[in-house]
Amino acid sequence: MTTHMNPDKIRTLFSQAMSDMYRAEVPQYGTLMELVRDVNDAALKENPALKSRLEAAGELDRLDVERHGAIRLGTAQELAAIRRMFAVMGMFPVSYYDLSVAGIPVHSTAFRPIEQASLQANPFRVFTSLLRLDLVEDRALAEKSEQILSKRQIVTDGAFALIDVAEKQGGLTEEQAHEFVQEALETFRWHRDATVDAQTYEQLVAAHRLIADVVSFKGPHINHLTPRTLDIDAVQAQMPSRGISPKAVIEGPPHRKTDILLRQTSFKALDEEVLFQGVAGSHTARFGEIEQRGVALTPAGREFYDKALTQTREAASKPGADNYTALLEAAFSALPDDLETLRQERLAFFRYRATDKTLASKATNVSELIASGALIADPQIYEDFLPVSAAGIFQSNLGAEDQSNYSASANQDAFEAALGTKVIDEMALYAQIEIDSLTAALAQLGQGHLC
Ligand code: OOG
Ligand code: NI
Repeated sequence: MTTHMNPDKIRTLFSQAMSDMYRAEVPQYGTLMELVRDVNDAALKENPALKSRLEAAGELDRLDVERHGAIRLGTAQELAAIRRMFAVMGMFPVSYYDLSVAGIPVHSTAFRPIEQASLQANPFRVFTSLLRLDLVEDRALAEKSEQILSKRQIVTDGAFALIDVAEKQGGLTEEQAHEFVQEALETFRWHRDATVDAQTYEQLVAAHRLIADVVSFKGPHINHLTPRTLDIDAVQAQMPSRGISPKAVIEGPPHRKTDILLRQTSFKALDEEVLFQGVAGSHTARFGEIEQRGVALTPAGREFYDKALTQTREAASKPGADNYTALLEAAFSALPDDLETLRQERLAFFRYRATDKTLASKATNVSELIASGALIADPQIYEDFLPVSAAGIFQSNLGAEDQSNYSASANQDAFEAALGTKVIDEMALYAQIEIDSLTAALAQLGQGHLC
């Protein structure tokens, strides 16, 4: 019998290889990693309670390896191939994101691990967008783009061969896994040689900078790799002192005592030298980003978030409006800012674990078990993305002049047809982890009847 390498391990090898490659390609990424490490060290030192909570919940180890990346694909065939590649590493498509509402001609999913143990081992995720040429008004240009894209192969023959092996055998041996990671890496490499001439590139840029980024190159270069910080406000404030200038506002929820969902900031894309059929030019594609992750919200909590964000954005767009941060904080002031209230009001998702059975004897419900110390509710970290934030990140790096208005809207069916499967519902994943952990913990405490 052959032993297969655990997909979690393959994902770790791959995310490490991607990080090394990106650091070599984009030196500012190394600087950012150092800054984030310094800020995280300081945050853990200043807040021992946070440190022990992360440690006890098994969250501390993943902090160092935690990152997400993003790619932009050109065709349905490419999306299907990438799905098969990520499956070998235990990453599956979760959620559908429609970016057309924000004037960006793509729709997206996030490939990520879905089981609790895999998330804890390494939560590496890739935000993956598919270009929507159906939204491009200039049909001749859309057809030309399609033709250019039809000529490229973004997954190497070697990677395809190993994907076939993994699908047939149900996994890869250690040797095959190492070879697979090297082959997979090729897909995400930066290529200085564009596949189009300078004139075609300019035409594509005129339609949308994003179209030029997808169509003009040999493959879907990784466009950022994002470390997770425990204090995004500190990273944002300290970036200029390390020679990095961040975008003006942090996307997502405001600064709070209890972190919810996802806060993100980024710095501008680099201007990189490109050869258009031998003619020197430049292109901006790759940028830096940092994220801070908090507790995942239930559908009720998420509804609060979406409304509060919409309210803030409307208020901020009025003439003479207050500053954005103040408006954001005001809009969120009604949301409870401690974990236990968020739990009791079913606004956030938790993961339960049992401690000492003898503490449980007098409790008659879950809240009392928690109060007694017999049961602990750890917040489930939000593992996904936020469409409005993603749009803000796209826009700040594509340049504000690229705000097109697309009349069409979401097309999840077309996306799933291209993907070759349905996307997984993120809420269902969090709910399952919650109920499974609660059932197991109550059984351990001999309180199964409370479930
Ligand atoms: C993806 C932008 C979205 C995020 O973290 O929300 C994103 C892209 O620019 O391709 O990375
Ligand atoms: Ni990102």
